[in-house]
Amino acid sequence: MQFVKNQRQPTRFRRLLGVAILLTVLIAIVAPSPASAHAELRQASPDRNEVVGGAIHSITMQFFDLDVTKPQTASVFDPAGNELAGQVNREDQRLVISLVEPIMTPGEYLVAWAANGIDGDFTEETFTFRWEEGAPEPKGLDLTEPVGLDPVNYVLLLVGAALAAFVVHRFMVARREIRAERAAAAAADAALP
Ligand SMILES: [Cu+2]
Repeated sequence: MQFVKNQRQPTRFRRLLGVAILLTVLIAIVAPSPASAHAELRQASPDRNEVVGGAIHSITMQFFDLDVTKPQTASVFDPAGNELAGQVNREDQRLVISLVEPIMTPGEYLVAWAANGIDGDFTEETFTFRWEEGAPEPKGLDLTEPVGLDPVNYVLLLVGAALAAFVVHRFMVARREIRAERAAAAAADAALP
């Protein structure tokens, strides 16, 4: 009796502790983080590191969490580092640089953008793409509007919720077992002469 008690009690406690830690971590993962609302470039055409060909007349950037009431800027530089003449147009969460002359010179192009996010943060970033003769045309944007819960996030959320439910269940079971054991131990002690 004494052996069983000493052997099982710490194991149960450790399991309970482990479950509590796991639950805390899960909540931290599943809970939305409010700090992630600065302007974020989600997709561009030509996209980051994309190798493109054909006549490129514009560069389109799709953002999340852009503050549309504030100014945003974007510019593109040719392989020699000269800014290309163009005009930046805004369409809700998009910035479009319309070029006066289409891109026709091989090499690396740098796109620089600066945007105000809905959380008040100002973000400045750059990315590059390459233009090569005979390379395919830009893939274009397949992401058209800000989606808070895309299918992947939705599945992750469901899995997280199921795990959390399981963990809560384990937590309750473990707690009940510890209580039962303590009660049994107390009863056993009381029964001793
Ligand atoms: Cu921010």
